[in-house]
Amino acid sequence: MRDAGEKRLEAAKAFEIKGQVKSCEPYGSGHINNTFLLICGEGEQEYSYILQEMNHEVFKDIDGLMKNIKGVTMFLRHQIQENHGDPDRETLNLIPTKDGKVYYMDSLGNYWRAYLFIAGATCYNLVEKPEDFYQSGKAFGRFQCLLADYPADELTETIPNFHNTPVRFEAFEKAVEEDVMGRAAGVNEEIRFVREREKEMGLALSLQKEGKLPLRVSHNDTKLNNIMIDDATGEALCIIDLDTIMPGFSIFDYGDSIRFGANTAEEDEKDLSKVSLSLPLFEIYTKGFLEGSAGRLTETEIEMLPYGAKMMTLECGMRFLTDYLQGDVYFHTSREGHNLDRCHTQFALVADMEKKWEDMKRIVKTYEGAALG
Ligand code: ADP
Ligand code: GN1
Ligand code: MG
Repeated sequence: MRDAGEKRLEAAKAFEIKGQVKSCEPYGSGHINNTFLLICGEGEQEYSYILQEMNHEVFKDIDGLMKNIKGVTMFLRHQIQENHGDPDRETLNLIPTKDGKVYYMDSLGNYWRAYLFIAGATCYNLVEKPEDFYQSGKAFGRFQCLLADYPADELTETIPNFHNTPVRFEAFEKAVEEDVMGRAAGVNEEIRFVREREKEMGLALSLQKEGKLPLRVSHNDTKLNNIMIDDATGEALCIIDLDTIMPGFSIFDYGDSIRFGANTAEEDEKDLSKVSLSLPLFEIYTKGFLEGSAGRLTETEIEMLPYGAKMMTLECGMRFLTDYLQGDVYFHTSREGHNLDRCHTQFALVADMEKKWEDMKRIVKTYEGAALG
């Protein structure tokens, strides 16, 4: 058996890296892929890359996924160049393999990719400065505009029904029924919390069927630690984690950012008294997102933003609970009950949003005028 280090080394050497591998260590706090900071070089000269072992249990069609990422990053690169930006820092840049491919399959059948490492920028798990959150709202709003002209029919749906909340609910009910770990009896209250809100879950899809909510090319995983903030300028620099780019709803891109970034606690906080929806953060992100989307959103989309926030939080909590019931097979966990702790923060946040619902609607209304131009 080879150890993990040797496996990484084999993968690193498959890419067009400069010089010799100096180190390759786990990096970041993503829940899905295995990410490593790869440092290479010759003598004093060093070059840094991100090396990722993709999660092919989660992403079944790696070929389609990598075609999406290549297409989208080339498209963004072109736009950044036209705007005289820095294409090596403002979008992800794939490093090809030595035989010119966009990913590498190792001798054990694992899939790898490499990116230029973006230095001098940070991904945050908690908002430290409200300005960062405003910047990230603007960037995710603008991201949808930039991709508005991207040929959506060329995109592979990397995870079918990714934000189809009713389908997620069915999966949750199946997990409760099968109860493979014998954990359901211990989470009766959490199960009830989900079931009480079932009726609300289909609203976005109904609006879409009625032609009121458009499908857009969206990111679908817009949490704060999927955006890099420039350490020097404080501006949002680069949107990362492009695995789930596919047609989706703008309200869910907005909502997932609120779920993660407007929470006063981290996603896996054990002390639930720390969890709440910060209305000032909600407001500042809303302002940024609506400014960034530059008049592209329809009235219904804007009106539905609070719903997007609530639904992404409920859906995410339900997904953590499902994974807990299934034995923690999807999200990376690093302690006993980790998924259940995450579920608790999400449900506490949903409950707090319900209390602050009228305020959320009022705040969105305040910025509606500016957004519609
Ligand atoms: P996951 O899907 O597991 O969340 P991500 O693609 O988000 O994986 O990467 C995990 C972490 O690695 C990010 O949160 C970020 O800290 C870091 N990261 C990813 N790509 C880069 C990059 N090109 N430059 C610098 N850091 C990166
Ligand atoms: C996962 O990959 P990462 O860590 O950015 C998940 C999201 C969840 C998020 C919860 C492909 O995001 O959908 O909202 O965890 N990504 C996938 O933190 O399932
Ligand atoms: Mg990520």
